[in-house]
Parts: sequence; C-alpha cells; structure tokens
Amino acid sequence: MKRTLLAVIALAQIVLQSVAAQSPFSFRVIKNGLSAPWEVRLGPDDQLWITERTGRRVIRVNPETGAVTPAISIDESYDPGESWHEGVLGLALHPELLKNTGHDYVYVAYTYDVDPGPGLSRRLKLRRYTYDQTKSTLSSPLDLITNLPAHDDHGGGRLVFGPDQKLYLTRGDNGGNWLQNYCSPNLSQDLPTASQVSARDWSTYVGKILRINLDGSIPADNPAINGVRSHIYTYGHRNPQGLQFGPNGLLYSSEHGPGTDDELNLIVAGSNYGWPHVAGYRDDRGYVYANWSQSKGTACSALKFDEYQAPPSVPRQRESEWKGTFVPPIRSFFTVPENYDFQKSGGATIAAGGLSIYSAANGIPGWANSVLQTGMTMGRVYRVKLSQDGRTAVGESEELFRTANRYRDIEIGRDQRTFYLVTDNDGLGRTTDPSGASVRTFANPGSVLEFKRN
Ligand SMILES: [Ca+2]
Ligand SMILES: [Ca+2]
Ligand SMILES: [Ca+2]
Repeated sequence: MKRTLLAVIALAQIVLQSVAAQSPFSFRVIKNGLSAPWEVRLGPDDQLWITERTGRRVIRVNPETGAVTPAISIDESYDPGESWHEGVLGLALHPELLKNTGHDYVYVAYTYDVDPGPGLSRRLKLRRYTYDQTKSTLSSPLDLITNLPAHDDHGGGRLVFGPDQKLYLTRGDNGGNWLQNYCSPNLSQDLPTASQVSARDWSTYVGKILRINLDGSIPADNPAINGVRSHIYTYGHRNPQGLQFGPNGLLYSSEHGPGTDDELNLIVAGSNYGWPHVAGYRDDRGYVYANWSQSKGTACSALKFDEYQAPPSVPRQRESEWKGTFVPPIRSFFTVPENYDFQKSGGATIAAGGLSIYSAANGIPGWANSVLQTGMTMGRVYRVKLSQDGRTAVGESEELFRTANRYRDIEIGRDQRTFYLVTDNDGLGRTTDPSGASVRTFANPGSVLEFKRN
C-alpha cells in the first residue's frame, strides 16, 4: 500500500479516528505468546480450538481466562520456518463432538516431509483424531488423505465440516509462475484424468477446493468435471484462505489476489474461478497472466522474476483474451483503474485471511447476513453485507477492529457480540497500523484477541 491508495486510506482514517473515540467495541488480549495461531473455532465445550502453525499443535484456549490446554503435538508436521504456508493449518470439529454419539472427531490439515532422507518433499495430509474428554487430548490418529501437493507459497489449508457431512479443504496454487516459484507451472486449471484418480495421484489438487468424504474417499455426488469425478469441488483458485458455510447452506471462500483483486467468492460445485487467467473480474484492469514457466527462446531459469514487467520471452495473456467460463467474485478487494501504476502506488489487496459468516437475526443491528473478512496486511476486518439470498454483496464494506496486527482467522462468539481473532507472529510480513502506516512490528503477535460489542 503506497501513495495513492495510502492517501485514500489516510482520508478514511480521519473519519474513522473521530469515530474511534466512541468505538462500540471493547478490546482485550485473551492470550499472547502463541506460535503462529492459524485457525480458531469455538467448540461445544466453549473453548477456542486453535491450531498453531509453527507450534505444530492443537490447543484449547479458555476465552475467559486465556488458559491453554494442549490437545496434541503433531511432530510429523514439517515447517522450515520460512513461509506462511507450512505447518499445522486447518482444523474442523465434527458437529457431534462431545454429544455422546461416538463421533468425537477433530480433523486437522498439516504439511509434512514425505522424503525420509535429508531431502525435502512437501506434502499435506488430512488427518482425523478422536477427542478423549477425560484426558482433554486428541488421540487415535487416522490419515484420511495423504500426499496432497504442498509447497512454500500459496498453501490454502482452510478446512470446514459441511452441513452435508463432508469435509471441504482449500488448496492454493503453490505459487506457480510467482516469486521464488516463477519457473514452476501454475496448475490451478489442471484437472485429473480418470487414471490419475484411480492411481490416487493427487498432483493436480493445486489451486482447488476439495470436497471429501469423512473417510477420505471421493463423494459419489462430487461434480464430474471434464467427465472425471475426483475430490475436486471447484478449481481455478489462487490461494483460498477463508472458507465457511452460511446458515442457508451457501459456501463462501476468500482468496488472495496478485497485486490486485483479493476475492470473496460464492463457491458453486464444479465451477472454475478463473485463476490464473483472470484476477477478480474479466476487466483487463491491473492484471495480465504472465506464464513465466513457458518462457519461449530463453529458459525461465535464465530470467530474473519481476512482478510488474515480464520480459518478451514470457507468454502474456490479457484477461479478455481468455475465453473460458468462470465465476467472478461477489466482491473484490480491490479493483484498480486501468492505468493503475503498481510500482508507484503499491498493491491493491488486503491479503484475505479467514472469514466468518454473521447470521444472527437479533444480533448487532444491520449485521445479519454479513461476511466478516480478515485483511491481514490491512490490520482490520471487513464486514461485507450480503443480499437476502446470500448470493451477492451489497453496499460498501465496513472496516472494523483496526490494530497493527495480521488477523489470520476470526470466530464469532455464541452471544453474537464477541469476536475472536488470532494473529500472525512478526518476522515474515507486514500490516497496517491504525494511522495507516505500513509496519513490520505487530501490536499483538501470536495472540488471541477479543472484540466485544458494548
Ligand atoms: Ca526429508
Ligand atoms: Ca477468481
Ligand atoms: Ca481482473
């Protein structure tokens, strides 16, 4: 975020600061000193179930006292400590957890190293644990699906338990054609063949949202895409970091854009979400697909990556040149003017993290049917009001909870007036403080924070 956009933000801040004096939310640190808390879910035990990505464990945090009860350490999880994308990621609770039906299951997605030697070969797995209430620990691990491709960029990893008794798991594009992985092809549009599926070759599960049976198998009613049924529910994603069902059964996901157009998407079975051909809407604004890995004449490895200007040997494609069918986002953070100068003005994204759906009819006035979307580099949460049918976003986004933190995930309290946020540790990235300045030292790194409506 620089200059032009900062000027807009600064202007908005003058307005917001005058409002901040009478903020309707109280703020409290529930717990600090955690190691990259990544997912937060309120359990039926009124504890916050949290994954620590680099801490490689699942913990339960008492939201009143901050007391931590470790549930399990996952030693197999591997994280070289150099990216946002590795370690213990998504967590989902079986809806019958602690209901005495024999389904005390907790599902966890994490990265690991499949190479037994000194080499590193990253994968992600989805594992089920059983919760032992007397010991307050997770045990009886059962791997549901293993060998999912993983890497050091755009790792997805968000996990939800659907109302249809299926697990939904996001997979990022592993950073193909981008930054340190610019010579790796982008596989977001790649789909498996029938023989790959029967060989359990999941190499195309990159840039996808997966829908998985509770035993890890492929649901019989998953969409057949290009004639092949697999775990793939939707494709053409970049890095979906938020995923949540609304009360009406609609599924929402948020996704990191490149320099522009972080997306809020309504997820529809079998659909293509456009990446890497389109970022946001097909409007040729601020994004051209540069396919570095297919450099012609000069090997990609001989090129130096440049986010803003690809050399002539790199095939480039404007959004309008791609004729495929795709589902556009219901909101973009943010679409830029056609002549937007990224080098001068900086990126126009929020770095979308986790999201929650606010649905309480008698909760905070005007909030029913809203998406609460974390913006990690913006130090705030965006409330996006949805239409009655939940299929479109209406009006402007409201900005909430401004602090100098990277909000990784958000959960809503049972009273519908309390909001729990987990924050990244510092060392890897930046956020924006309430004055609008870009900062690399965070106010509450590795914390669980509470905002409560007064
Ligand atoms: Ca190894
Ligand atoms: Ca898209
Ligand atoms: Ca676009």
